[in-house]
Amino acid sequence: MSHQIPVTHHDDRDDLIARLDRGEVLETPLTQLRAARFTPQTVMFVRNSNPYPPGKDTLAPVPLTGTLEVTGLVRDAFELPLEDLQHYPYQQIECVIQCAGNGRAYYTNAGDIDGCQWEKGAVANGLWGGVRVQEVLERATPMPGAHYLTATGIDGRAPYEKSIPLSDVLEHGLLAYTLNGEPLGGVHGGPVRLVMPGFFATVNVKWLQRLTLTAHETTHEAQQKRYRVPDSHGGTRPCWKQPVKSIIWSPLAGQSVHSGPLEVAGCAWNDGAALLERVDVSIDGGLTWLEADLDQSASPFAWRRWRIELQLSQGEYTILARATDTAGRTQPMIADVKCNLDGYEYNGVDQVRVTVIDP
Ligand SMILES: Nc1nc2c(c(=O)[nH]1)N[C@H]1C(S)=C(S)[C@@H](COP(=O)(O)O)O[C@H]1N2
Ligand SMILES: [Mo]
Repeated sequence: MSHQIPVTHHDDRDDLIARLDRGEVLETPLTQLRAARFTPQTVMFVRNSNPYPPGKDTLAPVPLTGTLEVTGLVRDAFELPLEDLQHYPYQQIECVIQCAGNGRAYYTNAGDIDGCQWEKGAVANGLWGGVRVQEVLERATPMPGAHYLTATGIDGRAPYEKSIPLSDVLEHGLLAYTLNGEPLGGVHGGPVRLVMPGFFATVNVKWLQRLTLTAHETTHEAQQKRYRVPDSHGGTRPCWKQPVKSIIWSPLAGQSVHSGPLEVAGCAWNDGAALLERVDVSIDGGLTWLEADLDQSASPFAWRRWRIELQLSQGEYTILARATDTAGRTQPMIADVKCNLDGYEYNGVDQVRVTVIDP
């Protein structure tokens, strides 16, 4: 069993579903996920490994005070006063943020996994604003041996640290201090958090204090012991880029609906490295598929909404949804999902059972 830390009840978060784990873990209901293009901070899922840093357990904006240390394999290490971030160019990027454990409850070995039983709602689509990491690293002048950026956040009881390939950070990494055009609240990592579009949220280090350029990944347990899945050489690899995934957010599981036209809808995303090509829906266990209408999106890292109208007569149905991208990557059928010991990176074809009744 996980070591339990008492949950802080902050603000008015009654809408969220509390899940048991060692830190605060709150899941967003699908009715909230589907309600807005940008998931509001008030209903965005929360996931902490440790207690909150003092005073950061609310959604109140955190002023840009304190410093960010830039160090390691750089020619010119320096400390950046956070208020100086406002002198750098401000950039916004729309992207999905998803816990690597999202969907863990759907693994067939879920009951044996020590980790919170997330269903579909450990994910959000946000408009993050701040300064590109590259702008700040340029000033430090990285040295040739630097292959990773190691980001350190200071939580209430311990540091939290993650390493990311430096080339990815230079391309898309953001030092975010706004979310959806508002100052970033303490709960979601304010004053400043790292945001890596396309990557799992585990690398989006909150309460950021230090950026270290390193030759190797950090030895911190959040890098070496957790957030890893088996690789193809008998070892493990970090949960970095998100595999293609779709979820059905309407109808809801177990819902009863009237016969006739039924709108099935949801969203889909991937790591942003290729465009999403299609989302297909099946009501015959995957024998035949119908292509849903897929919205455009402003950013390759955002989720895209999709919908399709089905004509259903009375009966019980299992609706399946499967996304595919232009790189040919798709979601495995549930029977083909490979389990992993810690239940990370679930991306099985989503399924929702509904009962159709005559009015
Ligand atoms: N400092 C710090 N950053 C962190 C974590 C943490 O425990 N401490 N958890 C990570 C994980 S596993 C997830 S899923 C996201 C959750 O971000 P949120 O609480 O803003 O939704 O933060 C990531 N960044
Ligand atoms: Mo996570």
